[in-house]
Amino acid sequence: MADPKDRSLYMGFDFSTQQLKVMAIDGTLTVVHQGNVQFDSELPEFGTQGGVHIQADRLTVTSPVLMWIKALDLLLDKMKKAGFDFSLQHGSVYWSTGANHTLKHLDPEKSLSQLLQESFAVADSPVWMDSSTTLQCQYLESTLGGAQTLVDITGSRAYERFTGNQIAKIHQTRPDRYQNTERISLVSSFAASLFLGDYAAIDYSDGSGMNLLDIRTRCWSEVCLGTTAPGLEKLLGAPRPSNAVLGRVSPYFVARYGFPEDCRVVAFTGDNPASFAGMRLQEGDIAVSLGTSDTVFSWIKQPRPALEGHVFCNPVDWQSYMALLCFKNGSLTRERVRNQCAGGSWEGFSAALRDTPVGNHGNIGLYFDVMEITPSAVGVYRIDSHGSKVSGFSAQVEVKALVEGQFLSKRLHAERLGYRIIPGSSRVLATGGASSNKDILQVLSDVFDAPVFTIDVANSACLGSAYRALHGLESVESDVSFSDVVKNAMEPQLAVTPNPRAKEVYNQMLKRYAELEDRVLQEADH
Ligand code: ADP
Ligand code: XUL
Repeated sequence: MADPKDRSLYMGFDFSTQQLKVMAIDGTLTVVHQGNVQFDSELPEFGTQGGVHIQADRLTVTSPVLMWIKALDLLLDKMKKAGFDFSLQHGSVYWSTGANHTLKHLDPEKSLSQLLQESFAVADSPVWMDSSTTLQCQYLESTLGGAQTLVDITGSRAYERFTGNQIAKIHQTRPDRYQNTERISLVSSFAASLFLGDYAAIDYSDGSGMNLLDIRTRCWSEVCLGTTAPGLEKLLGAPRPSNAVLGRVSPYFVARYGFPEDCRVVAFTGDNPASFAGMRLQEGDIAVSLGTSDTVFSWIKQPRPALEGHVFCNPVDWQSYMALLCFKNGSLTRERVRNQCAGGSWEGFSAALRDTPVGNHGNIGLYFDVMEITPSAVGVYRIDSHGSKVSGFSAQVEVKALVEGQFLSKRLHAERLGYRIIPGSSRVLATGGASSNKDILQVLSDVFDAPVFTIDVANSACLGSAYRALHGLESVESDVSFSDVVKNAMEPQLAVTPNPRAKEVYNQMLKRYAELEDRVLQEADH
């Protein structure tokens, strides 16, 4: 552990879609500094809305790379202090020929945005909101012999926002720019490069969001690279572990901002891996965010990548993995059912959950008001205890069927990716608006047969990056685990514990839920 008297600071930078944030902690994990720059309001000259430019086709979504650099200039000017790490997954930056020479010789009298004006072959970087690469996705999956082959290698099927498909599009539509590219970074490794004064490696965890990395060997997949664009291996550089110390900070930051000369840069990563670190997940844990849409993160040991969801290399333990699942029908569907079945009151909704038994008398429902991501289906489906389709439930049963169905689906899909409940040790960490509702959390706890804790995730990506910086530096000297390094951080709050009778009921119900989901998907195919 860090000596608490040690004056070192560990900084996390969060390059999110709309703003750049920074957070610094000391060796005792206390937050000592926070700051931010809003892109739209503080850098109006770039004309972004919500940090991005949406092109006329409504599919292409980019952000000006110089805006990110100017934001960093501003943020550092604002604080003039020490230390680090970054985020926003899938975005790509195209450094032009000669840019590394520029990076290595930065004049501390000038701002980064002045110095790096000519350093990018593509001025507008594609970001995660871009969905214009459907053709490239189809080509990648079909060339590899199907989506499952790509899943087995990279942990995800082809997604429009994933960087490999973005690179393929740049290569096809702007060949001259691609030709003039000396290096391709993710937003994370781009930010690390600025601090390092040299091209920084892509880390395994953010690298998993590209449809290019073999998540088991942690090397670029030759077949994926070859299918995406020529010469990619050299353009990407070798990937490194997420806790790798990449080197000392560039002399530019020492001269201009007074960073200590021995300040080191730990690999940067994406926002989801950084949040995973910030929430301090451990093996067997699952984090469930109950917001507008629902998101599930879990720690997995033996990955089984599937057509739904993503498996990434784990950002805090290189021998493990993290799974990410997104569900579109979250709070808005709960609100719709609340309005129809509980007179618009959460209290009424909660009462229905309390007044119906675990297992809801064998009634099960799937509620996809809008096209769901996990699984890809739309519509509302209900079966009763005999497995017969029914067109409606009583109001109370409907509420319970919705919440049970939502959590059974989360457990089913997490387990399909390799998640395992560890009896007596697994925890569920709940966040988001609906995590304030204890009756909803009780169903969550019962379905996962694990205690539910609530956590404050405001700034979890930023905080996670600062934790990772500390862990990266400590692991140079010893093989210390991430959880050991952060063990003294604030503990999550215990909210509810599982009802011992629930386990058996939900183990059975999970099988019936899976059958119903298969049936719905088959019917949709015909
Ligand atoms: P976002 O994902 O947009 O950040 P939040 O995490 O803030 O959203 O969650 C907002 C949602 O929380 C609202 O849409 C609302 O449905 C839900 N919510 C708020 N209070 C409760 C409650 N007591 N019970 C259930 N859901 C709630
Ligand atoms: C994850 C994803 C988003 C972005 C947001 O796959 O695309 O969560 O990382 O920054």
